[in-house]
Amino acid sequence: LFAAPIVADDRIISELSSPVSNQFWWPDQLDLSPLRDHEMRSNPYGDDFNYAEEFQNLDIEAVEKDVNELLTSSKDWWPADFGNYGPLFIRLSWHSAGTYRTIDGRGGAGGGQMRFDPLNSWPDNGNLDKARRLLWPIKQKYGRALSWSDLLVLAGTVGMKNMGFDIYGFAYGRADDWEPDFVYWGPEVEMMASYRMDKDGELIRPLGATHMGLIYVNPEGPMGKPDPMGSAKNIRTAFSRMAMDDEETVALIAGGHTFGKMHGARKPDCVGKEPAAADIEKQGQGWINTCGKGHSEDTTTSGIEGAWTQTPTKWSSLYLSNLLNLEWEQTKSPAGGIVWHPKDKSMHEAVPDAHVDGKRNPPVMTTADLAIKFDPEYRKIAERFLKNPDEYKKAFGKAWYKLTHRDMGPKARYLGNNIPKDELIWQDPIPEVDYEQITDKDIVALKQQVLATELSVPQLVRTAWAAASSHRVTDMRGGANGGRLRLEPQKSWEVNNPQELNKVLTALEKIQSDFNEKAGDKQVSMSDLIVLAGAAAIEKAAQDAGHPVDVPFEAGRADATAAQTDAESFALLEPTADAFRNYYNETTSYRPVLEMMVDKADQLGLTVPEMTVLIGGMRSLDANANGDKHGVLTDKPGTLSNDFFVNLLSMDTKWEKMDGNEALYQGSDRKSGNNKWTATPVDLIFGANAELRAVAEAYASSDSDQMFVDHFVKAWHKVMNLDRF
Ligand code: HEB
Repeated sequence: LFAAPIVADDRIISELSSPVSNQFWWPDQLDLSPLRDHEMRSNPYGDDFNYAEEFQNLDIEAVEKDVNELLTSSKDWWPADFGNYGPLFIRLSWHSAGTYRTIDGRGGAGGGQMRFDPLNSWPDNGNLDKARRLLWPIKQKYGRALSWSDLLVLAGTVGMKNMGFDIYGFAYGRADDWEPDFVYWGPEVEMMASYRMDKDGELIRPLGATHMGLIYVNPEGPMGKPDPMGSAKNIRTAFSRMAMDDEETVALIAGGHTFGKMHGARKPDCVGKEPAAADIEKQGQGWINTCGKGHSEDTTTSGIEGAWTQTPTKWSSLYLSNLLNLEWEQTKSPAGGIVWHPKDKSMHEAVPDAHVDGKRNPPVMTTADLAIKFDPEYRKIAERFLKNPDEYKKAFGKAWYKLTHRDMGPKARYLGNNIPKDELIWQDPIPEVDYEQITDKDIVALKQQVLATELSVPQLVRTAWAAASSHRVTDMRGGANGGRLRLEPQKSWEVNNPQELNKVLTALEKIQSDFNEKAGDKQVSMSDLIVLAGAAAIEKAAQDAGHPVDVPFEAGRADATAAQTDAESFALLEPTADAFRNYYNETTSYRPVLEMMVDKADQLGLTVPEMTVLIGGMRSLDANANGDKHGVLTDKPGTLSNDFFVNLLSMDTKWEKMDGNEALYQGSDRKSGNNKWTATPVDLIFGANAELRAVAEAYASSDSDQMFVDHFVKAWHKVMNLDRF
């Protein structure tokens, strides 16, 4: 009956000597762990820790003075190149922000994720552990009033100032995480080597980096091949997935490599294991170098050696003039990395050594740097920047600001004393509310007017959900606030059923204009009215099911204009799957349908019970995207009941794959054989997956009617308010 014991290999033995996840045994089982990370219990400061409040106690000037002093206080255990840690810290800030990717909003500087593996140990982050240890005394001094994530970005920015660059601005406000984010960083088979292109040769979505373990691209060229044009292609893909256009890309690479140097003085086998694999007595330090001094002129990080400019600790246009005006030939660093030196031998003593007095070196370029020279579009921009130093400076300053603030969401979340007044389109600006808010009495009256229209409960629920659920907590973009559901591209998204949406919005606009005409200084915004209409519909649906409930509502949202909306960048928020509305586009989704369900719930910051109760409730509310009936397991569609769970878990129904459509299921009465329901995988998983079934059972139990309604309303309210900061 049972298989004979087999000799397990070492991996199996070591895996089995500690608890393993169910995915170890059943790799295809749905993994719910993304909905359980960032548990408050991991945070030593506790449940009610509020970074924005603690930050009010921070002496900003003192912090920035301390960082500035640290830059030129070289420490013997890791001496500063050229006597200034500025360049190292710029690389630290860039790598901490540069994981940001637009497709799912994950990565970025927020959370201080670089403190945790895998990022902590990625090859590309080599020796940045030293940079963080240099900053530790400052973090320690200011404690909870200064987050690591703010400090990691601040360090490079102060570094630039110190080296003569006028920064564009800086905002604090990134709260720390206490555990690694659950992020799909790519097919993690082997660092730097796993292939990650789709069948058309494009980087698979939603990834941002062309190589595992790298922030962006391989400096030596695609898969290590010294091919500048191939590198340009990778750079364009990777940087556009970071929300950067060609001009911003050139500004960032050129501006960044104006500072500092690369490290490849010794052979790679001098370098020890990355932090996650290092011995305990190394105390979290990785890449310990056992050759020569192990630091300074013996440092090996990327394995490429040399500085790009003659003045690596001073802002200048020398990167551009070197790149464009010199001819470059391929050679190898002492570590064996591919690097390019000027053909002109007279340049070979142009750069001072970072540590050895009197020693001179050639300036260098990587294959990725040469991409800027050989790609015609990049080159045009580089030439313009070289001619116009002020334009170059402005472009770099603004691109750096965007890079380091891109994942913070709207300006309302920024803290500090150096926040530029300008409204930048990538901040998805929302106008300030300069009118009087509606009162409780108005709310009651408006709800009545909404319910008096011919709009149905499902239509109102879908519309409010469409507005609010566009938010993603990964980069704080989207949401009901701003009323962008009225605007392109959102109003035309397939999942939003544009024709129906238009009808709903037209009816709500009529209510809005009638109200605003009569109300004098008082006004209701469309974004508020959309959410309020959803609340009215849910109250009616709960009442109709015999469980009256109040859906809380807070006014104060404002409506943005089309001019304040970057349509192209908003297009990235389009859901290719929304399990809550039972919607899945197989062609555009980047993961299978059930993983997309967990992904969406994670982007809405939901727990497993919240996801479950919302999906069950939205089915009974009949709120599927295109109005189809899959998963609407109730004979009273449009009311708020736990029927979805009761009927799903009942043994009276037999489920089978639908004839002719493998993606759907048919449920029939076990006795009569009559067809009763249809469903998608997203519906059936709540009966099939043991953990989800356990939660579904709680909501299906006879003592849970009221709990179901209360939990649904609470989770609904949470989603409606995700973007209220
Ligand atoms: Fe970089 C450094 C690559 C972009 C900034 N860079 C570096 C290096 C390399 C690279 C390899 C060396 C490292 C060592 O240490 O060894 N990058 C790269 C690439 C890219 C980049 C590939 C894409 C294309 N960067 C960048 C950016 C920035 C930067 C964007 C900013 C903005 N870097 C930098 C700096 C440095 C570097 C600052 C120096 C550091 C030191 O000095 O330490």
